[in-house]
Amino acid sequence: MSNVALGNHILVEFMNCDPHIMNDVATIERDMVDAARKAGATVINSTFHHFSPWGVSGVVVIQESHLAIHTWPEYGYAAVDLFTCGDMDAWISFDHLKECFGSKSYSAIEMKRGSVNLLTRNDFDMTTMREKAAEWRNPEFYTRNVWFTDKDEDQALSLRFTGEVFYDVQSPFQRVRILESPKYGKFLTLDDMVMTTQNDEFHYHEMIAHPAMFTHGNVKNVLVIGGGDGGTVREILRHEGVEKVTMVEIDGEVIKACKEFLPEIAAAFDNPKLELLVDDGIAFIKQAAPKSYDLIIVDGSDPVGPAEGLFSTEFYTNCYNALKDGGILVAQGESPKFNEKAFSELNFTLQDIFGNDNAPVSLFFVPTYPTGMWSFQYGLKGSDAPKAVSNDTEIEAFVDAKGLKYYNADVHRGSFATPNFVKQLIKR
Ligand code: SPD
Repeated sequence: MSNVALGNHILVEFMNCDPHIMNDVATIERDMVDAARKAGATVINSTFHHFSPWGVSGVVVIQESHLAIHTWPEYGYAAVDLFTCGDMDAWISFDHLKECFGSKSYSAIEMKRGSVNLLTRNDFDMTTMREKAAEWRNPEFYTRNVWFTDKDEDQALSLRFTGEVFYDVQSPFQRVRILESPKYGKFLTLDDMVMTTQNDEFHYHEMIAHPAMFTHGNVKNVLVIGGGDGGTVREILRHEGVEKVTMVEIDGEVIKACKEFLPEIAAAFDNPKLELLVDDGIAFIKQAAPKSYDLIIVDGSDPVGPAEGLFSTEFYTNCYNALKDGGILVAQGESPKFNEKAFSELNFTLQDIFGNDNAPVSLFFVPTYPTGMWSFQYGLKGSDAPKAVSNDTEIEAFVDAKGLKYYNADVHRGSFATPNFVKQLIKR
């Protein structure tokens, strides 16, 4: 009896894998597609899904059949099926995935599928088959279901993304990616956090810049620490009275990625009033001349990785010293519903340095950050309270002239209103 079979099936257990990779839908999709190609397969399509909060499922359809996976990141485990027909050597795919997933123990069973001795061959009506296939190829049957998730252990914000990866570079500081969402357009992520998206960036960038600008009223010299996507300096430079902006961003990869793929955000990098330094903002502020800036903006990411030092007492004391009297500090202040601890601690630090009544919080809404509720936190070096702003006519003229989409005089005052639970978080 011959042992000829239609297919070859390798069922794989990858154990003790890197749990972060096991939860990274884009990396797994890339590795599975590469595994297929490396073994000589012709890739037809792939679809991958991230489950919230953990786990990835996906399949790579190849001319020679398919490669499928389901992962359990919490166990560092992946169940993988390599199903192939013809001469393809699926063990090459196995070796590739073992390396990519960092699997420290693994096992596999190889099975022949579809023994021809047990099957009877049919003859098809090819015309009917072709007509049916054309119906099924209708584009409305195809939807991608790949999700990018920004999360902690308890909460998450997921954006469906198209699967397009425009930029993916591991810099010395962080993983810098530009992905694409059907709803929010292209978006920048640092490590696994959403930083900014084409379609809602104006919420963040208008609110980091204009309340402070109109509260101060006469800003000439500005320092921006972080803000590598360029949105913050773009908004600051809308104010004609500004004479100089110094921006210090630690990661040149962020600037490069945004210049190429988010040019409407990175729109002001060529402005002659801007001095752009790719350098460490923490070291920069340490040696800054005392009383030199009207406004310092800290547009950092969350307090992990390179932004951790942007939440320290030493850093904000140096900012205080570098501000002129009457100057204002604005810092990315985290969320009072997502990073409560970082939110409170930052406010206490600012209260300690600037004074208890000189550390107000501005709340605003960002649909693509976890919980949607986000903050900027202020340090006022003798300046007026920002909620007391009364130059509405001037503000509204600016809003109209610049075509702003979020900020206006009412939003300005309203954003400094603190809900009671927020008052509690920052109460001494
Ligand atoms: N979790 C997101 C924190 C926001 C950090 N800054 C975003 C950069 C936009 N210029």
